Amino acid sequence: MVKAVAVLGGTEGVTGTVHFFQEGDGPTTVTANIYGLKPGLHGFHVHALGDTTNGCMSTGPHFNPAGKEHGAPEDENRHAGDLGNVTAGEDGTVNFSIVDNQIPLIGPTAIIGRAVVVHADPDDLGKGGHELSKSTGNAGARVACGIIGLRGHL
Ligand SMILES: [Cu+2]
Ligand SMILES: [Zn+2]
Repeated sequence: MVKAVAVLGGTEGVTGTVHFFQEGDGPTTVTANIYGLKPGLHGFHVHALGDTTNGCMSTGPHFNPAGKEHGAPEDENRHAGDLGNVTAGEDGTVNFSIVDNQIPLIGPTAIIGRAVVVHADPDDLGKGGHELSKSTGNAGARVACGIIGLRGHL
């Protein structure tokens, strides 16, 4: 079992923790607890770079090792980093989980050292007809992010 974690932060008061688990060559389970969001849908992605020297802006585009278009997690044509949306309740908290095959924790397309980003707006999953739909899902500002690092066996 390989485990990883990202601690979310940013300039908007949004905090949280994202955990990743992978058993062998199997899919990766992602669980997220996020606080301080506006109620509703928020785009949630793995971005290519684990660089926060300029805050969440320097984490690069969506992680896309296969050179595809932006989409939904269940789409064939999607960025590996496309994890869809998280839903914040009326109190601004998120309890989210997803099991995904395109974000391994080991191997050449591993996401360790990259970043998780939470956005201000809903991800339209590539279907919004906006000029940004096929690249970012038009999900708006990056309100929180965290670098994905290996986690120990405690
Ligand atoms: Cu994003
Ligand atoms: Zn994408």
